Amino acid sequence: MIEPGGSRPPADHLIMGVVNVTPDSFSDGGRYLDPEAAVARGRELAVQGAGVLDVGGESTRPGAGPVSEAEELRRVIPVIERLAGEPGDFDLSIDTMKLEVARVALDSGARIVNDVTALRFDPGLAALVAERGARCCLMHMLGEPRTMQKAPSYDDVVSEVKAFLEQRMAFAIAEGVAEEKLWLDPGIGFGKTVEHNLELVRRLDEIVAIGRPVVIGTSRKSFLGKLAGGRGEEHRLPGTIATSVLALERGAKVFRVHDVAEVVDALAVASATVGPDMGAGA
Ligand code: HH2
Repeated sequence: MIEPGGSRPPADHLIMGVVNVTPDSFSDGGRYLDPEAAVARGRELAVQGAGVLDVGGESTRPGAGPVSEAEELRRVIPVIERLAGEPGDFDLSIDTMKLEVARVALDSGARIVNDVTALRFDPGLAALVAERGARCCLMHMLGEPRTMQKAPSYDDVVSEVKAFLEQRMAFAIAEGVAEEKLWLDPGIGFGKTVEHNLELVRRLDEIVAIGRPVVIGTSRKSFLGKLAGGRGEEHRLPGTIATSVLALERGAKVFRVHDVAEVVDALAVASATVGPDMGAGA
């Protein structure tokens, strides 16, 4: 890992550092299951430039089974409570699809709900987000984690993802969520082939055109391994950087990554090269 502090994220862009408090996440499962280790990891990512720490207690990797509400609460809440008391310029995000987990996380200091089901798993979550004035990330997923990688198929992946996000955005707004609180995410790797993922990054400007900040999460995902001769999770940083830079150029505002220091440097250089006129802020 490179030393932190070399650069800061480009203005109006945010790095969302991943803090997985799980035994089975695809790239870092088991490493931060101990709350002490998870808090230390969060602190480290904040120092490296993460403006959001995304705390999750349920893996959504392909094939993952569900985790009980009690277990998810037991994993994430102590970590959120501790990180909420830390100094630093970051917000906490809870990566969950469960209403009760989101509620306790918001009570404990989280400000953002990151729901990979875009408020479909528990539609009541929308009212909670509205009532608390929280930010909410709506992500596209085809099917569910257990089965999503079994021959996913689209006529036109980008227009279908775009229509889905517009529809979920309309649902959230109808439930009282302020439009300016919404972030949109095409859900890289969630019910998508390698070619679907590439097309979503290539044509990300079409998702950006919806008009809300776009979150992109390519970090260490399997399509990067497949494109780089079968590299394992720990060796996919070059692919993470390549896709993040391309997404930046196409207008993404929030980058959900495991390797914060390296991606911050890459985006700082890329944004300086592209120039200051990269659209509205996150
Ligand atoms: N990807 C993962 C989890 N949550 N949330 C958003 N908004 N966008 C993403 O692309 C996204 C996400 C999967 O990555 P990770 O958390 O590292 O793995 P796991 O689900 O196995 O814990």
